[in-house]
Amino acid sequence: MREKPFAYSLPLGAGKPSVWDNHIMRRLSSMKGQYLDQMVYETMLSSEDTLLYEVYEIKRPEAAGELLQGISIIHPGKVGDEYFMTKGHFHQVLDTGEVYYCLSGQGMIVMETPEGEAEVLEFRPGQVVYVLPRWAHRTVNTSLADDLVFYFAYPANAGHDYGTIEQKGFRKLVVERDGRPTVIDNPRWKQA
Ligand code: PAN
Ligand code: ZN
Repeated sequence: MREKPFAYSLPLGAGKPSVWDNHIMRRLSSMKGQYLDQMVYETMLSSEDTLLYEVYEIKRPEAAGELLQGISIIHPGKVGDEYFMTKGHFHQVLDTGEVYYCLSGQGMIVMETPEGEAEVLEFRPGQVVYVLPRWAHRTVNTSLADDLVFYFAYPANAGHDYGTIEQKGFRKLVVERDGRPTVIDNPRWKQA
């Protein structure tokens, strides 16, 4: 791990950072139960375990005060009417926020609190979204042609709680309606 201040570059546009330590690849099989149209999901999965998104992480010690950074690349596509998206999570240390900066593509960030507030913000190149502490977050690629590429930075001790979203889903979904990304209430959202 780097022990002196360091610099690196993020291409403005699609591409990887100039340095990274971890390359995470998430495929369709890791999204079980997350897409509304489960029949389409199963049919797609039986023919190919498609790569949905990739994360390039720059490792830091999981200590308070450290910031974990990297970029995520969500590829274009849909499962039924829903766009390719990240799993989404709460931070395990709930009181930790996150900065997202869009480098390329177009998308939306779906967020909610444990108390039930929900917010969906558009995400375009050059825009920053600040995810407040306590807010779960998922990123959706609303283009069917291009990758959505964004930079993130968050406290390295935050950890990830994926289980809550895996069980309940998000309250809001982004689906294609009349060729446009549209936010709807999740009909399968479950009360704890
Ligand atoms: C991001 C996400 C990344 C992938 O770095 O981890 O975009 O999304 P999932 O972790 O939901 O699969 C972040 O929010 N980190 O905390
Ligand atoms: Zn996060």
